Amino acid sequence: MNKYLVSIGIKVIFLLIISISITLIGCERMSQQTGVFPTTPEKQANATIASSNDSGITGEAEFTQNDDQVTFMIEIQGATPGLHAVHIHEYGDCSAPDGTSAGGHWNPTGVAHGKWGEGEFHLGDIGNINVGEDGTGSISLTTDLWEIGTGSDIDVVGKSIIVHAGADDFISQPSGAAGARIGCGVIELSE
Ligand SMILES: [Cu+2]
Ligand SMILES: [Zn+2]
Repeated sequence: MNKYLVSIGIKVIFLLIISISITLIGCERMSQQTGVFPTTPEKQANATIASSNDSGITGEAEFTQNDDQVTFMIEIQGATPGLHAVHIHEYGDCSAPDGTSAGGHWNPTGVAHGKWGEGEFHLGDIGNINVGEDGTGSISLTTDLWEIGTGSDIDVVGKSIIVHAGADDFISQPSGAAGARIGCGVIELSE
């Protein structure tokens, strides 16, 4: 065989090996990327907020868990403009017209009331909803400090969401001096 043809042949084989390698590395990258998405279905819980103390407010709250991160969102309607505290309270019971059946702040870690993410705070200390002139407002939060439907101490299911007439000052004990309860909803596992 001609030396020139042999040399061309070697070059072609070499190029083929290179291009197959690149393709294989590309596929490996793609399969690693698809591995980023959770393999188990996400868990959800929700609470329908109904009026307490005849405030007339309504709302919806939702918890969604992806891996160890739980994202919370609440939207309320029919509230007075300004800041309204929202907390998770310890009992999933909204039967009392003034919302007191929901008990105190959910506090499974046994610490002081405070501002979320700063020093000590109850696991129920979500914060304040800023309600606009149209009477609607929302707040969201993502955390790895809660779980959904595990039955553990940090499981939000079976607790309640309480919306207050006033703002949480993040200082006053045991509940931030947020005033009367104007909305309540039991947190239930979504089907
Ligand atoms: Cu509260
Ligand atoms: Zn608190």
